[in-house]
Amino acid sequence: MAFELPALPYARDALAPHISSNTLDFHYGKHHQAYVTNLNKLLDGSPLAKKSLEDVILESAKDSSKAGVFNNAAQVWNHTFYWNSMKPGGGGAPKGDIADKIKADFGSTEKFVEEFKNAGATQFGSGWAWLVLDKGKLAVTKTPNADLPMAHGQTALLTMDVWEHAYYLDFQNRRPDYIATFLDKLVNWDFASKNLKAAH
Ligand code: MN3
Repeated sequence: MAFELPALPYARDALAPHISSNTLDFHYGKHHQAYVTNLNKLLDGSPLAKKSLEDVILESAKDSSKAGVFNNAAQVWNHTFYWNSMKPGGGGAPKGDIADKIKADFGSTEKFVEEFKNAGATQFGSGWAWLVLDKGKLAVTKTPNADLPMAHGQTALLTMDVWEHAYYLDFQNRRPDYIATFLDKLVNWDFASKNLKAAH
């Protein structure tokens, strides 16, 4: 069975005015869809086509002749994870178990915010900033292009897309403003908490 574009967890205009429906029309409707379409074309007739998306990612990550499969499969996964890392009315301070763990592992929420902003701002070119669980401890990481935590034995809790297509229509070249808006207005701490619980 072919891979399919998962439904967005909210309407295309639900993140406005921070991220516009115009951005989601392109980013979800065109870019994310294109990764799904390309992946299905690349896997046509391959035994990998019958595996889960996660297995396709992990198997192609180990084989440099499958870079095209890895890039498209990982981008399908990354974007689905990114849509869920945001919600209308999100943003602000973390709550509950994840808030306690952030304080324990980073020292303070402010320190986490500083590290996450720095990861997003300093990812040269295209890539992703992440909150991950790495050997039981929270960490902020960044990955280039389609690369993702599961290829490094880490569990993703949250992600922010810093490819230009994620913010250029709304913020032009102001990546730091997009990052600040992601944290202040959009980040979905319930999703991060759910991922932390599932990892324990
Ligand atoms: Mn993207």
